[in-house]
Amino acid sequence: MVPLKRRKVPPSNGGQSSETNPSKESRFPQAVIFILERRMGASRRTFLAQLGRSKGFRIEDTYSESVTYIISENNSGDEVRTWLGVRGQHQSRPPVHLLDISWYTESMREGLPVAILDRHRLLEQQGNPVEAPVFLAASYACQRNTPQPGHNTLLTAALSVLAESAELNGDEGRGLAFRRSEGLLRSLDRRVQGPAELRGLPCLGDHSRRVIQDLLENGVSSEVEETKSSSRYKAMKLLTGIFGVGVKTAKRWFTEGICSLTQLETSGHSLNAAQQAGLKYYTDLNQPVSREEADAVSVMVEDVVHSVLPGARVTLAGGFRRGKMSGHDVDFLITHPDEGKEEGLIHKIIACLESRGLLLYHQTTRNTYRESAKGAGRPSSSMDRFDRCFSIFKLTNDSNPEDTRRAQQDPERVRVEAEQTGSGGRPWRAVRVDLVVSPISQFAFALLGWTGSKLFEREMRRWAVHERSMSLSSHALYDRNQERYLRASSEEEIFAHLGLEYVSPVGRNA
Ligand code: 8GT
Ligand code: MN
Repeated sequence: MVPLKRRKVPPSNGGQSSETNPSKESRFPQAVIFILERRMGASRRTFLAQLGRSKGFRIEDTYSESVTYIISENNSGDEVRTWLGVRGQHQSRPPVHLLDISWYTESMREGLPVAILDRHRLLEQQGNPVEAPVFLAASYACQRNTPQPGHNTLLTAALSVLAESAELNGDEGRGLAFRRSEGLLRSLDRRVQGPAELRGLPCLGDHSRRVIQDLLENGVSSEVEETKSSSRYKAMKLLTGIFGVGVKTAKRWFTEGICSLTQLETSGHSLNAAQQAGLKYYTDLNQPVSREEADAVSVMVEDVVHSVLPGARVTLAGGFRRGKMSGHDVDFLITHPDEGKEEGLIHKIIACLESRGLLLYHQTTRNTYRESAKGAGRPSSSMDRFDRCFSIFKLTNDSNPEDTRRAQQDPERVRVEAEQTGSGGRPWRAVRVDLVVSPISQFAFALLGWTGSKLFEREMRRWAVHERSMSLSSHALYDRNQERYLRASSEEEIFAHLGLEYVSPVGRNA
């Protein structure tokens, strides 16, 4: 195991340890407690220590041989031992217990040191060589590096089906639980061999563990197979696969017996403009967008943006920025270094795209985001308030640089090929494109928010609220304790404000 960096823990009460200056007489002298800051953060540690002292516990600011209880959050026993240099037991000193934060919070609740149960003890491999090595992972996805596709694609694909099925049933909580399990498994740095290796991992509920066990033991999970072949799942997937159709609408149609596109077309339902376009380009829009196609769209968007506003910046966001090789759409973030120049830009971009015949469909939404004095209420809203355009682009084969080169060399062959292989025999295909315009002052937040993954974003917001008392959105970061917005001009600064180690886009595939 890689030894963790030793870090000096600064005393938080002006340099005097509680040993020399006990704020209160300790009610439980046998319990000398040290709370580890790593993965917990300074403010939470300070809060927990103050709580303990107020209840008469003896809490040490620094680790020493007199400590009998070490409390840690999201670290394994091995990590804690290595980091603090805790050795095995000695006759000459009282035993030291390596305990999970749950022991501490239960003790706080009871007002006394509760009995130590097995579930309170941190996992340790040392001295137990027969057991399989366990994986270690932090509990929030934003604390982990998650590459694409990961080393456990059999497991993550199965959990993704169950997550999707729950989401299609409108069961958000269940969907999120499976997504968390999926994200955790994708972050592991090697293939899981057996369920025992997963013992100490956070985020894995009983249900996910059962599915994983099935897959590891039998190579398949009957639940996943049944889900995939169920008529409900298949119909809901097909219907929500239509651009403009959400879970609610699909559910209503499904209960009316609509299970196919033909049934929908002949049902007499009136479809809105987005849904009509979704149906018209169904096959194209359900064919993954390749990296090359995303690059070709980037060239088109950059050209149009620069022609309507020189100096504007175009950044590819979404899954492609995370290094994915394909996606369901292409996401762009557009800004200008002079704040205010971006106002009204979305309409100019659309007009230019239209004049060049590149748009098959578009719908814009208006920016209404304003910082408010009350702050905290604003950024917690999950919907963005940027100028945004949901669109369908017409990507001609000659927009692809490779095709252009070939066309110049052998135009006749390319024409024949396009007629034979192009979508529906045409030399172009429909591609979903999202354009988002952000003022430069919000750009770092917008970029972070629009890079994803959805789970990574969600976990970052959860971390902000629960671990830092802050609210994060794609517009801003608000510190509820200081009652002010924290500025940032880069993603790195946002991670730093949140007390998180920086995770690069390719590691955000949770
Ligand atoms: P993909 O390959 O399927 O396209 O995968 P993706 O690029 O990761 O997903 P996406 O659905 O295209 O969304 C890209 C990012 O934009 C995600 O992180 C998603 O959370 C974010 N996103 C939206 N809509 C909104 C929104 O209204 N507000 C914010 N903040 N983020 C949004 O898709
Ligand atoms: Mn995307």
